[in-house]
Amino acid sequence: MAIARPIRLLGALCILLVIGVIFYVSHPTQSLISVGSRLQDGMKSDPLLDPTGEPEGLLWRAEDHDYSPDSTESARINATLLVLVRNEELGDLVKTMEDLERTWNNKFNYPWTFMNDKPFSEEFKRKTQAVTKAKCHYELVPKEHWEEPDWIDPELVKESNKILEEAKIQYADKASYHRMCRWNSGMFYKHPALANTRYYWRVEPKVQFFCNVDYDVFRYMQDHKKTYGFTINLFDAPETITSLWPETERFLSEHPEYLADNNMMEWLVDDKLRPEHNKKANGYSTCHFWSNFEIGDMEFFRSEKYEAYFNHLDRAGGFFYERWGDAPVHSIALGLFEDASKVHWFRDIGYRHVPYFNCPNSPKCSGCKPGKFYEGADFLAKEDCRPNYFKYVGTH
Ligand SMILES: Nc1nc2c(ncn2[C@@H]2O[C@H](COP(=O)(O)OP(=O)(O)OP(=O)(O)O)[C@@H](O)[C@H]2O)c(=O)[nH]1
Ligand SMILES: [Mg+2]
Repeated sequence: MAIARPIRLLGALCILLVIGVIFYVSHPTQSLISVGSRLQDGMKSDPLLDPTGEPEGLLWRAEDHDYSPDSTESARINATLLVLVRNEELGDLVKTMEDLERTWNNKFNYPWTFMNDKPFSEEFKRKTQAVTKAKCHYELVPKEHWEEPDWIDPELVKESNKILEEAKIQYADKASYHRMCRWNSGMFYKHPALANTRYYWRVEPKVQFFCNVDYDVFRYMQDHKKTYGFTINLFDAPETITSLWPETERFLSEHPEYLADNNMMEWLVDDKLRPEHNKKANGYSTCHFWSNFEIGDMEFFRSEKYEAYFNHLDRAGGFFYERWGDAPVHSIALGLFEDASKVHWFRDIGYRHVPYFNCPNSPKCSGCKPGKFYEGADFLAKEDCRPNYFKYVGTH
């Protein structure tokens, strides 16, 4: 029996619709692309879309303990909010401080420490102190921590930076950017003003905080034996770090004893999610903790193994001849030398550094969209390295 043409067309349409629905249901991650992140392998759905609460375990709260700003018996531990910043960034910094004070520090009153390679202006001191009840410290970075070490060849820096510039590497020609990256890699924790401080929370001007955090995060780090906390996990531009992994391998072959048993090597060397990145970075996935946010234990950075690693890298010169960032350097060191259980994803801290977010689904948050990972051009979705991190390390 012949079936009329319109009926045949309708039938075909129905079949297509059913296939579409089956595909959608069996590929839930695809639907998340519109939210902003590219999830696969290790992630069936973005954990930030699940209701997000506080971390498990004992948490210290301002209602239960003395966190008043001037108390000599305070429950605060040995920690500071740490900001490397220029006088010119005062306006942006004040907004960021207001965010963090509103969401967290007005309850706990941890001191702020500001660092600068130039002296802070009186206006800077006055306007930052006005944002917080906590103590503020203003410190000058010593020249010998900031400037190029004497084994760096200025001519070679000029030549190699020219090549990076031609490859359109952002900030390649800015000496201050290279210095800042080296300082954050291997110098900040050596500042004499931090000699008696153990934990730091790194803050930058222009970043935003969206969620109320009602426990002492430093105490959390200490009580739960965490070394390092992050919010955002990204791929890096491989052109900026072509010899970082080969130098790291050289270092490891000299010091195999530094490799932690429960390390994060697979996350560091993955070549499946972005094979080209791994190839250009000579064996490194380029995945890293985005270090404009970090909550860390400086004992890790002050350890013999980190110091030896930093000195090896510093001698190799890549902070100046290439554009090694402190983010891949910290991340590789943590991934190799630290037990994976000591790194913590602060999924509950809503955070933004343009163009990326960490935005959890929680009634404690406002001003960001849960699960939104980036803002801007769609190619940014590819920069999300959380699928690898969750696959190889976990979601803790
Ligand atoms: N005192 C001082 N601070 C600096 C200097 N360069 C950078 N910083 C600070 O170091 C931090 C990182 O610098 P950014 O310029 O934000 O680097 P970035 O985050 O890689 O770049 P953006 O994506 O443009 O934000 C910020 O807190 C800056 O204020 C410098 O030459 N002197
Ligand atoms: Mg920045």
